[in-house]
Amino acid sequence: MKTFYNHLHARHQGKVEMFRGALVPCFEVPARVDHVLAELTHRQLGSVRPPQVFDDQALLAVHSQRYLAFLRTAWAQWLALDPANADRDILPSVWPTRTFRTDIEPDNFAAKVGLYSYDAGTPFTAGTWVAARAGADCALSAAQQVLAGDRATFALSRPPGHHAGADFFGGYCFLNNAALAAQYLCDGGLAKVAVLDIDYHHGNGTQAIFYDRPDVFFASIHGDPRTEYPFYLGHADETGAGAGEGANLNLPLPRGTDYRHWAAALDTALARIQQFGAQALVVSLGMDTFAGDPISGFKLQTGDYLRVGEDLARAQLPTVFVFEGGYAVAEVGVNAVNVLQGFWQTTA
Ligand code: OKP
Ligand code: ZN
Repeated sequence: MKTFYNHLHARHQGKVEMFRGALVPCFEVPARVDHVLAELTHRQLGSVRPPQVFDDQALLAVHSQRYLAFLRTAWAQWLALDPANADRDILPSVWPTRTFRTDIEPDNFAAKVGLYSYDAGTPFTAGTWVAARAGADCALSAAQQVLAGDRATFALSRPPGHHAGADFFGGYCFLNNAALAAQYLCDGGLAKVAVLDIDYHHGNGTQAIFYDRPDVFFASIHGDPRTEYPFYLGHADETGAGAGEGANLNLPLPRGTDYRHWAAALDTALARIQQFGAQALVVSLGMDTFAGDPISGFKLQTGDYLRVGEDLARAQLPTVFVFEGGYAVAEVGVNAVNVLQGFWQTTA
């Protein structure tokens, strides 16, 4: 299995995020991906390579022009405000909620940051654009290899992507890597593609990007948004809109859910993906369903992830794995590679 590794991931390194009125150290740290890479190398599960560099056209298939222009220039704008900002990350603090206009991009920088974001937990740093851009290349490269006939590929990158929408960042995410991979598969000629999001948190960005699309099925298994982040999307009654009606499936589960109950939801999701007639699968591979995750509430164990990989392989679809969350840093490598190994052993 080819792994496309984002060698620039550590250029994105947030200092703090807002939590209960205080700035606390970021959970989304470079060591997460280092551990996955080390475990992949240790188990010799395929080859690790840098991504091909894609041009911005591939990004514009998912993200808006003005959002990409903002991300590309945000750090320079931040420094122009005050050179001393070089030591501080950008954190949003004001947002256009209901009744406000979002069609006019304000000149004020803080107002721009708020226009293109939805939480105060997602610092934008000096290297965020470079890291996220290379991560998109990893996802696109992984999709390209699957189009070329690979059984499965892995995009190993951070920051994650599934909370990022067409024109907003949040939930530690800036560019939606899974959506970019799915769109690339569509543009490469596949009529029906599925995205299966197994991160603990609902993939609100991915859902929103494909919500009215009949050609991309989005399924997500996640903590119930009534109590879990991102709170305002991910309910079971969200089934798609317009031509995309029926092509969205949310399976929210309560805090405390263990593998047995989680796996039943996975069966449901995979059955619906088969029914839809997907020709390829993109897996948003979040490892924060782990019992030891510091910010999540499910109870999956390290050994369970081998079964998860086996279950995914039984769908018998060409599969692009895209790394998302997972904050139990010491265990995230073993857990993620267990999924890949379970998948690969079942395939072979
Ligand atoms: C990103 B991904 C923790 C607050 C949680 C946002 C969580 C984003 C998760 N103090 N803040 O889906 O793993
Ligand atoms: Zn998550």
